[in-house]
Amino acid sequence: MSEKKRVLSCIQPTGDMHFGNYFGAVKNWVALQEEYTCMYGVVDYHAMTMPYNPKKLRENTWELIYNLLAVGIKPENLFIQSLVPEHAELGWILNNFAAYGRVENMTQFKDKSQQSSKGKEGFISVGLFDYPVLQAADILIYRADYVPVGEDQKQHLELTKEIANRFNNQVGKEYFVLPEMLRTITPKIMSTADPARKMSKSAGEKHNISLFADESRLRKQVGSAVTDSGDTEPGQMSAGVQNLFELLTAAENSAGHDQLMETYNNGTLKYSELKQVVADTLAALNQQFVANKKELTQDKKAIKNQIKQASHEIRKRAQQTVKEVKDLCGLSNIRF
Ligand code: AQP
Repeated sequence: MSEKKRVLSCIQPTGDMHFGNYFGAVKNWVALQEEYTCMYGVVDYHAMTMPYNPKKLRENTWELIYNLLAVGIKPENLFIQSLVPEHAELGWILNNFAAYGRVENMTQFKDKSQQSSKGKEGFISVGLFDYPVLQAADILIYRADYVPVGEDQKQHLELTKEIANRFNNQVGKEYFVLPEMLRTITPKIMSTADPARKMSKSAGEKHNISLFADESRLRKQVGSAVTDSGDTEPGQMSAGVQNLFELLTAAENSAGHDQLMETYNNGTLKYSELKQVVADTLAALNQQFVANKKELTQDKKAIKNQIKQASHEIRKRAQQTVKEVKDLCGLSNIRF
């Protein structure tokens, strides 16, 4: 019997998981578990690349684990990145196969370094710059065939392939698998407060709608979604309205979507009605996830043990890769 293909994807514990994370990536993660060997990482090393609070980081890590379990990720597929320190070791090795000019041009680095430089200390870390190389290590360490991520990660995945290629060429062997991106039907969800920027955990509360938010807050956020930013050509749908329709498609409310689109096309759409349907649709998901989370977090100790065990099992694959990589690239191969 042929081995199942491997899927790897990760999420940062930088705040509340939002509908952008869910529709852009995590919803797909749940579905892929049936067909593939899946490994999903809560990447706490990555969460250190922007200014952060150590106590909050650990809290966020576990909160994100509970959230992922509540939406349907199986505990045996979930690991915490810092429990698999080989990610950092491979990241260092791969730094030597990553072209400086390419890393420097990553859009996410440009966006986040701007965000960081506006902070209290105006501090931009080398970790933030090097983030995409660590991400390449996250993927390559498991020899992943597929990486289900949102559109915002496309550039990083291309860099991962370049790094893998350069490594393979240098060691004279097709060692690393070149991973393929798996897109969802929802490439990018935008902030409802500012439809020109993507919904994001770290951009501030108003720029993300948490999957586990208090329902009244969720309804308030959808109710105040920007629908007309004033820069739309006559007859063209504004980015804010497009985003609200996108949310309906992502949530598979095609009946609601089609009916409202018809009224949009004949010029009778009331934005308040569109917002009401979007709020009801998201609230239905929110209620279900909140209830799941409430039930499963009755026994947090059991969850911690499951994740510890899963991280330990997943680490064995990472250790094997790092051992082989060290052999291939001429590092000391003495075994203690
Ligand atoms: N707005 C989005 N639309 C679609 N997909 C999205 N993703 C994130 N935002 C959107 C996808 O979610 C997965 C996990 O993302 P991440 O936590 O690793 O980092 P990110 O892409 O930087 O997400 P955030 O929420 O914006 O976090 P912060 O603010 O901390 O940077 C990825 O697959 C991503 O594509």
